[in-house]
Amino acid sequence: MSPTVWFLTGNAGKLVEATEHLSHLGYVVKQLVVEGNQLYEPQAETLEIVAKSKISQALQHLPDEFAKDDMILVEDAGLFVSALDGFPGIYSSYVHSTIGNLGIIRLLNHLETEDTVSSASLRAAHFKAVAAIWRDGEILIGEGICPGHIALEPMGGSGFGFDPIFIPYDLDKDLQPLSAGNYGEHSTHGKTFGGVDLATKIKFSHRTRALQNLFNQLPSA
Ligand code: ITT
Repeated sequence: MSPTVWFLTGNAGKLVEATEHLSHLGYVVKQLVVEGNQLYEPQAETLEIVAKSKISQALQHLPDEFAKDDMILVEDAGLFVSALDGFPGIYSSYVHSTIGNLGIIRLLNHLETEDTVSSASLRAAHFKAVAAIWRDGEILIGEGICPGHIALEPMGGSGFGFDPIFIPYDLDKDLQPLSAGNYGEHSTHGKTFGGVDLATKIKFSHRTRALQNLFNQLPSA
């Protein structure tokens, strides 16, 4: 029987995406719920530190059904806007729940009137995800990046978080991201992550890349 991957997350969107990806690799994914929602997310300098802190907390809240070969998965992600020196980055959760998608767009529109840089480079951004698994006392880390740019206005009602304002760059035939302005075999045709279906987002996403990077380090299930 395949080991269960217990994903410690309170974010339903992240759970759906990870489940979709890992079920194709033969894993069963279950949400690891911390009772009373007492999960503490440190305001650390890197996503790696946050991910490791989540693993230590998960170890204190293992469910009774946790079997010897099971794994704990945590993942921390953020949106990094180049013209804002990587903001909101590690503050993504807080920024999304305060100024939201429109706040990011307003910040960029404000810069645009003051700056001479072209609009396309001004709006460059990337998502980064760091995923970590704990298995039998060992921690492995995987990282994934999805480059793209911020839309002029929110578009599309799918996904979660910053999905409605993020347009990924096209991918080549090997699913590798191209740089700004290059057309590739895989494209959202200017649609944001909020305007495409789950299968399409997964093809481009930082989360998929982090999970691929991580699970490539393990023998297959
Ligand atoms: P956890 O319980 O797993 O910590 P979270 O919602 O706090 O879930 P993260 O810290 O990983 O998630 O991500 C911070 C924020 O970044 C998140 O709340 C979203 O607003 C945004 N975000 C992360 N991944 C995203 C994605 O794939 N698409 C859109 N927004 C994303």
